Amino acid sequence: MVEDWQHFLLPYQQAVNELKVKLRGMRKQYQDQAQHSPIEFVTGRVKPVDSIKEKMVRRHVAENRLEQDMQDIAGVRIMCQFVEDIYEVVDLLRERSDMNILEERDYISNVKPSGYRSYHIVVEYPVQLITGEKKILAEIQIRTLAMNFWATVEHSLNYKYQGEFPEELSARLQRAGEAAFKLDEEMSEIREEIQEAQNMFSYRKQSRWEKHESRDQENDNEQAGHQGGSL
Ligand code: 0O2
Ligand code: 0O2
Repeated sequence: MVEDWQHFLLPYQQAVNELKVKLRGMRKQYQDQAQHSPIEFVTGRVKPVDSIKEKMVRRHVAENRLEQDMQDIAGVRIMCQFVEDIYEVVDLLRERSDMNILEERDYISNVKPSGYRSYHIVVEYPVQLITGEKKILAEIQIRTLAMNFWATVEHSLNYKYQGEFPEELSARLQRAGEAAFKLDEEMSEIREEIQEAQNMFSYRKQSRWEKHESRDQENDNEQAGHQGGSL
């Protein structure tokens, strides 16, 4: 019996927080080098206790097997602009020494019957606790913005229909999934042009910021001069 859920979930919260910081840090590094970042944004959550309990029943997971058998108690999501970025992120994760990939599920090549697309990676991630190191399972979902839009909408409809979609709605969702993927494919076709425009934009933004900074610096110097003169 998990007596104290807050205590049980604490290392999972730590894993989610650390992973978010690290993955957001990767984006910062690309920006710092004025390069296109394959990571657009990162979110994460610890699965709510009610959802854990519901999934335990649905998947026949015993409480004493939770740590090994429920892979998404710690969940992190990486959103990308382009499908190509997803595979770049996967390569980056494979190279990391601070996590160990246990499983990969490619629901982009193998789209789910619902129309769901995403790349899932299950990692073993060590968190440092005051009692020592603990290895936590975490699920990293990597998807494009279009895939995320579809999954978010479908997920909320799932709440309403408890997975029992009317046939017509189910067919529409599948078509919408295909349309979202078509959008991804179209965007991939003009990826280089988009990235060039984004680099130009971030370069302009950067140089505007630098100009602003140097103007502020000049003003500061001037004011310091005035103050010095009036003393
Ligand atoms: P619901 O019911 O899903 O809407 P911060 O780090 O401060 O920027 P914070 O508050 O930690 O932000 O949240 P973050 O990182 O923006 O993400 C929280 C939301 O992302 C969750 O909403 C989930 O919807 C979603 N999410 C992120 N990663 C996962 C994942 O791996 N699996 C699932 N199922 N959802 C994910 P809530 O709050 O849980 O509510
Ligand atoms: P949440 O927190 O509500 O998102 P299982 O997790 O047992 O259902 P499996 O094979 O262990 O299945 O994992 P899988 O299918 O690789 O990943 C499950 C998670 O992927 C789900 O978490 C969803 O976040 C997402 N997902 C999978 N299929 C769909 C789908 O058809 N539509 C949407 N919107 N999301 C999907 P949970 O368990 O639903 O939890």
